[in-house]
Parts: sequence; C-alpha cells; structure tokens
Amino acid sequence: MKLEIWQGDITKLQVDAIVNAANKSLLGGAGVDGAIHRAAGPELLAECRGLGGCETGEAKITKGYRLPAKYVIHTVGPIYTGSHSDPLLLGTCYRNSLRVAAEHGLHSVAFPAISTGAYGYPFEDASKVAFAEVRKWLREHADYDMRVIMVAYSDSDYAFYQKLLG
Ligand code: AR6
Repeated sequence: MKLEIWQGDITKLQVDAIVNAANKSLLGGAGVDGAIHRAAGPELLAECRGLGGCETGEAKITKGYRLPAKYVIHTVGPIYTGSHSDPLLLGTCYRNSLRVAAEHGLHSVAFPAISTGAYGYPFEDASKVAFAEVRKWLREHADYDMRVIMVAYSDSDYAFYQKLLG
C-alpha cells in the first residue's frame, strides 16, 4: 500500500524524509517543529539558517542529522482563517513536499497533520484536504515508487485517519 497511517512521534520514523510543519523563518518553534529540531540536533538549525526562510505552501529540504530519517522537508502551513484559501494553501504544502521528495529520489515520506496545532486548522477538515491531495499526487505519479505515511499524534486523530483510510 502506498498510503499508510501511523500513530506516534514522527521523529522516531526511519523513512527517507519526515515533513516538518514549520513557520516562515524555518528557525524552529514549538509542536512538531520543536520535536524535530530537538531530535535532529543543532546541525539542523545551522542548515536551516542558510535557507532564507520559506513561504506558506512552499517546501525546502535539509538533511536529517541525528534523526532516523535521512531528510527533513520543511513546509509552512497556512494559519487558519476560515477563508477559501486555507485548503488551497494546505494542499500546496502536501504537493510541494512530495514534489521535493521525488526530485531528490526519495521513496518514503511521513507527514504530520500540518497546520492542525498552533495554526488552528480544524483537524478533520485539514485531514480531508491532506488525504485528498496525497491520493491525487500518488495517482498522478503512479509510475513513481513513493510510500506516504500520514502520522497522527493523538488517539482521536488516529481514529479519524482510520476512517479516512477506509
Ligand atoms: N509527532 C507527530 N505529530 C506531532 C508531534 C510529533 N512529535 N508533535 C505535535 N504533533 P503544530 P502547525 C502534531 O502546532 O499547526 C510551530 O511552533 C500536533 O498534534 O506542530 O502547523 C511552528 O514553528 C498537530 O496535529 O504545527 C509554527 O510556528 C500537528 O502535529 C507552528 O507551530 C501540527 O501541530 C506551526 O503550526
């Protein structure tokens, strides 16, 4: 199966890349961003300083340093406003992250639930956008060997992912 779900701390995953739900500075923060920087070590912040930040919806790649994952793909989700641009920007995060992964020849990518913490995007709405976008990308790149792992942190988030996976 190309689309999988998993519950737990994304920093524990031994995959080609984990995605970071970062902010525009790319200089770290709380939530999954903080966990990734803590687990990767200070070398990650040093590399991020050279990236010059990141726009909402864009994605930039670094090495994984002390993480079990080889790379980190940093993307910046939208701060939830309730407007029609929220799902468009959130979808772009998933699409650009997968594009960057494929451009680097990666074959397994794990995503946290981008924007659903500090950025306030309602989890169920965000998850529907995320699954639809990832499924679309996998369909459109059916000839490329890519495994996508959607990571849920809490029990209730994981239960909803199970529903979406069907
Ligand atoms: N593994 C997997 N998922 C996690 C982990 C973890 N270790 N920790 C939290 N989550 P958030 P955002 C889930 O707030 O909403 C940062 O300060 C969490 O339960 O990390 O995109 C950045 O620097 C939630 O479902 O990211 C930005 O300033 C999801 O990850 C801002 O927060 C995303 O929550 C980005 O906000």
